[in-house]
Formats: sequence, C-alpha cells, structure tokens
Amino acid sequence: MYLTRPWTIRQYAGFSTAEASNAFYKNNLAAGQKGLSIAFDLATHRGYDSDHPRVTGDVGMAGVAIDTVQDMERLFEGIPLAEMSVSMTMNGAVIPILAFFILAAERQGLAPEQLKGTIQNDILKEFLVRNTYIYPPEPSMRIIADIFSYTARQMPRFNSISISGYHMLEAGATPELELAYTLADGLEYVRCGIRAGLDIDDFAPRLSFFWGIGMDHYTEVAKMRAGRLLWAKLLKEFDPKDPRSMMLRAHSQTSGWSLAAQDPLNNIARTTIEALSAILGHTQSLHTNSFDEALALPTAYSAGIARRTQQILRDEFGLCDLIDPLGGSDHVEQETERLVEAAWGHIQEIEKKGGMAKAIIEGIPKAKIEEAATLRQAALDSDREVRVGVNTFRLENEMEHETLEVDNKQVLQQQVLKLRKHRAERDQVAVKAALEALEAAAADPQQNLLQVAINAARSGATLGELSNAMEAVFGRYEQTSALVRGVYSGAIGDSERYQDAAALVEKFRRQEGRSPRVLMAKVGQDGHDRGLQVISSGFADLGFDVVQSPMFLSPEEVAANAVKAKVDIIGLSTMTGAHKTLVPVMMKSLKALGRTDIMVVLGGIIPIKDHETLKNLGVAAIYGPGTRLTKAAASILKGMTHD
Ligand code: SCA
Ligand code: 5AD
Repeated sequence: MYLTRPWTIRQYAGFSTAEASNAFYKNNLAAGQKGLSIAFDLATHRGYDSDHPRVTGDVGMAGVAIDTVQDMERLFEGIPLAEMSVSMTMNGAVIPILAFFILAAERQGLAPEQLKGTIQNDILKEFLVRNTYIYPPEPSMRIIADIFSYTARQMPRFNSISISGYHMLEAGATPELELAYTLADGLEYVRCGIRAGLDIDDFAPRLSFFWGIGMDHYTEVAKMRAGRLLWAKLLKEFDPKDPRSMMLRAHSQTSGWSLAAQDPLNNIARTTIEALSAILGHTQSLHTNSFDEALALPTAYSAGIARRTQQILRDEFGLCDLIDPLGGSDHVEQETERLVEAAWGHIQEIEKKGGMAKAIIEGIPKAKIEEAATLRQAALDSDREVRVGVNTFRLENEMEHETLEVDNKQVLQQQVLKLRKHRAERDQVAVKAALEALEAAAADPQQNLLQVAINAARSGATLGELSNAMEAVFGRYEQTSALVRGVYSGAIGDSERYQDAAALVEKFRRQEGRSPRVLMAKVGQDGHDRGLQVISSGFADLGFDVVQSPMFLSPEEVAANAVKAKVDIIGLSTMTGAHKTLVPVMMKSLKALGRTDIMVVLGGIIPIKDHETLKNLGVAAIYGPGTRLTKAAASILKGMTHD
C-alpha cells in the first residue's frame, strides 16, 4: 500500500473555457497535485454544443465547456498524456468525450495504448441519482459494452469505468445503501461485459470504483473494507483466473453534502476528518473538497487548502508509514462485518428483481435512497443530528468569503465564436458522411460506437452533432419520479416546529378553501435534485399540494407550467450558478404572462452577493443550504395568510 506508493492526490476541477481550466490544472500540478480529474459543464454532460438554446445558463458554470477536439487539445495543452493519469467525469456524452480525448492524445503523438486514466462511464447511477443521462437505459448499456470492448483491446492502461457510490451518498443514501447499490451496479456491468463477448479477465481488472466519504469515520473506513471483501466474493462467481479481476480499487471524495454554507471555515476540519477516513480505508486516489463548497466552485485559494490538507496528512501525519493501522480494532472489524451483512441483503433484493437495471425501472433503489435522505433532513431539522455552526453554536455575524465567479455570458460568447469558426473551416461533406456512419452504427449493434465516433470526431464533428447522431436512433430519455410520502412527518411530525408549520398550512386552507399549491422545479441542465426531492416530500407531508416539474426545462417553460398548473408558489432549486442567467428570464416570462402574483422562492447554491439582485427582480425569498424545511414552509405561508 502506501509504503511504496501513496494515494494519488486527484482534485476534481473544471470551469469556464478549456484555456482557463488548463491554466488552473497546471498551477495545481506545479503545487503537488498528482493526477487530473476533469469536471465538464452540464451542457457537455447532456450532449449539447454550447450554442444550443437549452444551455445558455449552463455553459462553463459547473465545469469546463468542451465542444470540439480542439477544445480537448487546449484542455491538455502542455500536459503530457502518456505520463499524467486523467480521470474524466462523463457519463451521458461519454462516446464523444472519449473520442475527443483519444484524438487529443493522438495530436500529442500518442497511441490509445499509452493513455492512463479513468472514464466515469457509470450510467446506472445517473438514472438513480445524478441525472446526466441522455439516452434510455438500454442503449446506454450498449454504449458501456462498446467502451469495455474498445478499451479492453486498445487501452489496456485505462480504467473503463468508475462505478460510483459517491453520488448516492450525496443524494442521501446511508453508507450501507451506497455500498450495496454500487456493488449491485458493478455486477450489472460485469454481466454487460460478458454479454458483449469479453472474457472476465479482459475487462474486470480495469473496473474501478468511487466512494463518497461522510463524517461517520469508523463506518466509512469499514465501508471501504467491506466493499473489497464483497466485490471479491461477487467476482469469484465469474471464475476469473487473474487475481486482479477481483480487486476493488477506488477513488474517494469527501462529502460535499456534509459541508455547511454557514461559518464555512469549519468545513476544513470536516474535510480533514473525512480524508483521514478515506486514507485509513485505503483509497487509491482522493479528492478533498474545498471549504467554500456550499457557496460556489472552489477558488485557487480554497482549492489550495484542500490540496494541502492531503499533503499534510501524507507528509506530516505519517499515514504512509503503516500498512493498516485500524485493522484488528474491535469496533472497525465489527462494523465491517455489519456492513457486509447489511449490504449483502440489499444486493440480494436487487438480484431477485433481475439486477440493477430492472430494479431501477421499478424504482426500488431510488425510493430507498430518497427515504434515507428525507430521514436525514428530519434529523437535522429536529436538531437530533448536530451540525456545528448550523444548528448549534451558530455565529451571530458571518465573515464574508470571496467566491469564484464564472462570467457565463463571456464564456458562452467565446465558445460560440470558436464553434462558428470551427464549423466554417471543416469539410462539410466529410462531416456529414461521418455522422451518417455514426447514426448507422447506432442502429447496428455489431458496430463499435466509440470506434465509429473517433472517425466522426476526426472529420470535425462537434460533441452536440455526435450526440445527436446517436439520439436520432436511441431517443432522449425522460424520467419521472414519485415522491416519498409520510417519511418526514413520521420522523418529526410531533415536533413543535412541524406542528407550527402544519398549522399555517391549515390556516391557509381555512382562509382560501384549498391547500397552498407549489410547483417544485429545477431549471436548465442542472439535475441535482436531492434537495428538491426532500423539500417536495416534506412540503407534501405538511399539507402543501406539490406539483413536480419535469427536469431540464427552460426558464420560460417553467413559468408557463406554473401558470398552467395554477400554483401559488414556484420553488426553484439551482446548484450550478445558472441562477444569474436563468432566474431573470423566468421572472420576465411570469411578467409577460401577467402572473407576477405567483410567489417565487429559490433554494440551492446562491452566493449572498447575488441575493439583492434576485430580490429586486421579485424573488420573495432565498433559502440556502442548512435552512430547516419547516422554517422555509412557515416563512412562505406567513406571506400568504392573514390574521
Ligand atoms: C499502485 N501502484 C503501485 C502501488 N500502488 N505499484 C507499486 N507499488 C504499489 N504499492 C501502481 C498501480 O498498479 C498503477 O499502475 C499505478 O501505480 C497508479 O496507481 P493506482 O492505484 O491505480 O492509482 P490511480 O492511477 O490514481 O488510479 C486510481 C483508480 C482510478 C484506479 C481509482 O480509477 C482513478 O484514478 N479514479 C479517479 C476517479 C475520479 O477522479 N473521479 C472523480 C469523480 P497500473 O495502472 O499500470 O496498474 S468526481 C465526481 O463525480 C463528482 C461529482 C459530480 O457529480 O460531478
Ligand atoms: N470543480 C471542483 N469541484 C467540483 N465539484 C463539482 N463540480 C466541481 C468543479 N467544477 C465537487 C463538489 C461537489 C461534488 C459533486 O464535486 O465538491 O459537491
């Protein structure tokens, strides 16, 4: 283990343009970061070029904007891809992104065989919690099989998937659910590779994993140990000859959800504890979050502290001098055992449904995660779970922290200009033929989509065009999700805070003769819906009439839906910084529809400095992370009832 090679310090980052992200990466590497990890913007994730009308608010905001091979080349300019291992968090538009990556390396004079790194490529958890899918489940699994086949043959040093529990933990799963569902996903992918005609030892050694690490220190260590044990047991069934097929190698990231917007410097302590858990659990690679997590994307300053936290743990703490310091601890061994058993039960339940792909369609794992998330919210809202600086020892006066600001309009303009120039200079006939070939390959399961997409990308096709060619055959997936009911009220229904809020709903009902009606919505390409789901569920329990909006709508569509659904309130959640562009458009649409009487409240990650502008546009209230659900409900209703 770490005696010969410490874990890889691999910080997830990306914002704005390829040029800006490249400069950020180079500085980080110079300061001791060891591997790269690319965050793409949501337009890229969902298969849209930057000039698509649906993505105006998302370009460059939550990650870097990539439209062409040239963008990918700029992203890695001066970074030798044969030496640097690169992780790319991409799932929906995984074919275009891998094709661009392979071609960017080719232009550095490298063959695919030389590339080291990881592609996330884990679509099942997208359907479950993260929501950056493009196509329906079945063709999405075909894409994964094609990537397994291609990488097994051509990219032996590259990890073909990062089977991710992180996003489940962030969505509110308990560590045992995260453990179980991640391994169940893994099992589904193993079968997918076998079905594609691969031998287990051709691809299993390059499956990798990704854990989220929360504040429950001993449980998190135990989770990582239990994961290795269970994976080896599950893989043995496939009769591997190569012992590496049974190895579970993992990246870990400290939990973003565990961090607070209030008194945010406390987050440095939280992240340190979580990083320690990941290291004592023997992670291969680690990302530590920045203290301004709940405020915005990290600045160079906050990212520097996060990186140095790992360096201090590595070089000052002496964590690399011992092999397994927690091994043999009664508590850790027992907790490992408990998790093994609990997770095995959940895995068997999924297996009985015919595996994860089928269980997802039935909605079982999603409902369990949402139930756990709602219980967690209830624990926080009732102060049973303590968060220092949030529900205890709250500061009277908060210090202000400078946050990273991405100029969405400027990035968009730059991307659009580059795209226009690119489209004007390429050989249109060749591009058209190559895209037709890709569409034909989508209709023909015998062909390898990645192989065909590499040729198409070489001709100059853009990310959106490549994605569209496949969409023409596969279609675009729309997911509806049911609300968890009765869990929030069951947990804290008898508390004074709950009763007070419920009494206000009752008062509204008496005065208006009906329940208050609210449209809960996300806008743009932001699919982070945990917060919104939990709030919707709690509000429904309190007696609100909750209408759930479909995801990925434009701000105009949200406004129109609110009017059509005859709601009193729009509750809009935004986590990606797109609020500055999209909320004004929604407010304008409401005005144009003559419905400024609909109350608009916002939640999510919205820096304080934007609050005034938003309120001047007519936004009634903004509820940041750490707001009690009961408090939000009560404050909304106070404005809608009279004495
Ligand atoms: C390791 N090696 C050793 C050794 N330990 N050699 C000798 N002695 C030892 N003790 C070798 C390994 O065999 C390997 O070589 C090389 O050194 C690198 O080690 P590694 O352990 O494989 O480490 P790494 O290259 O960092 O790979 C780690 C991992 C990979 C396998 C987990 O998949 C990875 O890097 N994943 C990162 C995923 C990631 O960053 N995701 C971000 C998601 P060989 O390869 O030649 O064998 S962010 C996200 O999703 C956020 C949320 C959101 O929603 O956006
Ligand atoms: N840069 C750095 N960190 C990011 N995260 C998400 N996007 C980025 C980005 N562009 C991190 C945050 C978040 C988690 C999902 O990943 O910590 O909570």
